[in-house]
Amino acid sequence: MKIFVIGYGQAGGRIADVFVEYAQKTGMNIVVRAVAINTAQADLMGLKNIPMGDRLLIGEALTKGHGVGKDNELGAKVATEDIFTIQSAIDTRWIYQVDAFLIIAGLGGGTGSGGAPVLARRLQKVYEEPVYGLGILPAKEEGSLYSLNAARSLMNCLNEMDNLFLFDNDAWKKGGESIKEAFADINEEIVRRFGILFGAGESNEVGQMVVDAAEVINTLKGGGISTIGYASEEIEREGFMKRLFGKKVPGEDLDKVTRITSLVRRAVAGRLTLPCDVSTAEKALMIAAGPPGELSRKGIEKSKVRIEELIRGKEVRGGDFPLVKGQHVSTIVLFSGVSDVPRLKELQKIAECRSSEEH
Ligand SMILES: Nc1nc2c(ncn2[C@@H]2O[C@H](COP(=O)(O)OP(=O)(O)OP(=O)(O)O)[C@@H](O)[C@H]2O)c(=O)[nH]1
Ligand SMILES: [Mg+2]
Repeated sequence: MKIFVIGYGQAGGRIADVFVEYAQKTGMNIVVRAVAINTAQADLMGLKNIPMGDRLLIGEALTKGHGVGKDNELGAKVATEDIFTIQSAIDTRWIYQVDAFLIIAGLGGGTGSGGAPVLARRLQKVYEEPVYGLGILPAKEEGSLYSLNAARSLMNCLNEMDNLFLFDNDAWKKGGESIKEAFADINEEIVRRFGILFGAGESNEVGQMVVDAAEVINTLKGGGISTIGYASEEIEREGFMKRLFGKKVPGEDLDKVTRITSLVRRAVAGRLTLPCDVSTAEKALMIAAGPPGELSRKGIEKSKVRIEELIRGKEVRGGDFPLVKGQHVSTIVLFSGVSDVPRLKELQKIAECRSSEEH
């Protein structure tokens, strides 16, 4: 699936930058275009992989290139005032292969948090392609202003976007580490998951039941909030040699089935991008990625049935993503339209308290 990535604000720009790096490193043709938008000149300069010409400074009249200082209403105002500049930057870079837009933003800040929904609304008016969001939720230690911004932005994003993926920084920072120190690792974790999700339809190799862009789009149709689980395992050297010399050992096929089913189980039960009760999901999509010989069809079918039993909705899709050179078998499970999310209730509460204090 070919994505037009828009990194909005500091978090958005950094994650978009890692996306571009990932696409270059893996040779996957998933990021057809990437732009970074910010009100802070210094943050734009700090990016490494998005070409200089694709970094757009907005709101200079209001912010003088210094950011909006976590004022998410000002972030929205800047976006509204400069919307034609932003739109034309996207128009001139648009190519017909694009399957969807992905707007990435830290919802706890100002520029991306306020601007992302404004941009989404505009893109929905101008383009036929779906507009997805990837929203980063703040860590608790960042304080109540961030929570308030996130709660506000979240409602607006849900109204304007075709689907909103969420990633919770709070669930992902490691003990003893400040959230800032954790960013580099966290951003890699994020992009790894989306690389499989969007990369699936772009493989040039033959698989048994390859997932294509339409399946991703259909899973996301209907909107709401999405979360992604992931698990990965290195293929044993020994097994690798056996495969190389084409020797078949008894029990090998069974092992491959079990590997897929247990990886999917781990992906579902492990840490999600947004921890929540996945049984509330409306739809799900599972993808197994790795060398074609390792992707057991039976394992995938079995896992699909298990997810069907698990979620409230009835639509479960699944398939493989053949990667000949891979040394790992990895699985992701996308849950779309989840509704029981403790973290969102918590953010809502903080936002309500704070706005009642203000009045
Ligand atoms: N995962 C992740 N989160 C980040 C990163 N950078 C910032 N954040 C989070 O994003 C939120 C702050 O949003 P920013 O993107 O810095 O804000 P901004 O859009 O640049 O807006 P202003 O700085 O207010 O103009 C905080 O909750 C941070 O924890 C990053 O590289 N990765
Ligand atoms: Mg900033």
